[in-house]
Amino acid sequence: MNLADLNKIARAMVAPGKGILAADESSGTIKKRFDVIGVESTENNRRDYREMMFRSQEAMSQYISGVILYDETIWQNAADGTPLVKLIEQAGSIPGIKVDEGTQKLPGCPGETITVGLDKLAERLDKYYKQGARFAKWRAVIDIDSANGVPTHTAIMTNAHALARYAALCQQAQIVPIVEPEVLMDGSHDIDTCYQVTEWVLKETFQQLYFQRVALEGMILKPNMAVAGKKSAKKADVQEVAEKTVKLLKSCVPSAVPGIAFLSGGQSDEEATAHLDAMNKIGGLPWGLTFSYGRALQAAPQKAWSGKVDNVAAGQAAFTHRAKMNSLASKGEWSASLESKKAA
Ligand code: 5MM
Repeated sequence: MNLADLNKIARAMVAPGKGILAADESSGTIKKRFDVIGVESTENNRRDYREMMFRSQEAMSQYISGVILYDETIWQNAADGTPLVKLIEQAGSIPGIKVDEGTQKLPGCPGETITVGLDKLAERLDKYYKQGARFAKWRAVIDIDSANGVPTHTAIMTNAHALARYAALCQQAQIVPIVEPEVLMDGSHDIDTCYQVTEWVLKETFQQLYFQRVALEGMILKPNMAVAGKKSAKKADVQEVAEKTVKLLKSCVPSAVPGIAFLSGGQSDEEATAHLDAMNKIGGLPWGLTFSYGRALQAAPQKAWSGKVDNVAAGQAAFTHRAKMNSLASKGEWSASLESKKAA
């Protein structure tokens, strides 16, 4: 492992004003997204959609440091035969790859899951590296259902263990691991419950990363923010989310970690941007704090594109606008008034 090179990539992933595009929807997830816009989820449509984003020159060269790809995408060529990985590289962005293989039921823990994909991961990482991937992602999913004793320590501990195993294998393959322990915002819990569960998850994750000898300088953390559940009667405002999330991360994430890139988790586009901006306005943070959004970057371009060739320019404008708003938020320079000034 060359830690200096891993650290260089990790820092580039959270370079000032830049963040990550999570375009690693598995086949099932992208089908759900395409269903919303009435587009059939064929291999060519998935390629055309992603090619549209990767050819958004302003967004990819100025605001998007890296793209998380799904296995199908990393091997695909654009319509003109150029490998999609090359399009990303030509724009000055870094290709990455989702390497987890989804979740399975966790035995003995009703309603909870364990993320799988460690078997043969070392071999897969070597192939992805040769194909151009310089970072990877693994997502653990932790639900909150306090009435039913969820999450359990079993789910948190086994998922943290798997995250650390994955991260160690990535570093051995000279690939920067994005460590993503996602505490879902699906429940009716309040922000303080989310805070406590996320704190538990992060403490356990960093303990496992230490036990498994992962070099913190060569990784990126992709956490959820501290937010109230979607069904909570008690919403938290932007400032409360920002202050509690910053406090939470400062107490759990060592300063050796180069950067933290949030998932959006079902927040609206503008909420995800406003929260990131408010945190960066607080300032004085020991790590880069940016975005690694899936839905909050792609909902608008998906709608604008809607599977039509004639809409490619509109889709790219919508993608560029969201990428720019989040770029500004990653520097604490966003304001709601900028939302109306759409990219040309
Ligand atoms: C883009 O979606 C990613 C893949 O999800 P599936 O494996 O379920 O298809 C997902 O891991 C994503 O990278 C993160 O959840 C962040 O995306 P959001 O939409 O939460 O910002």
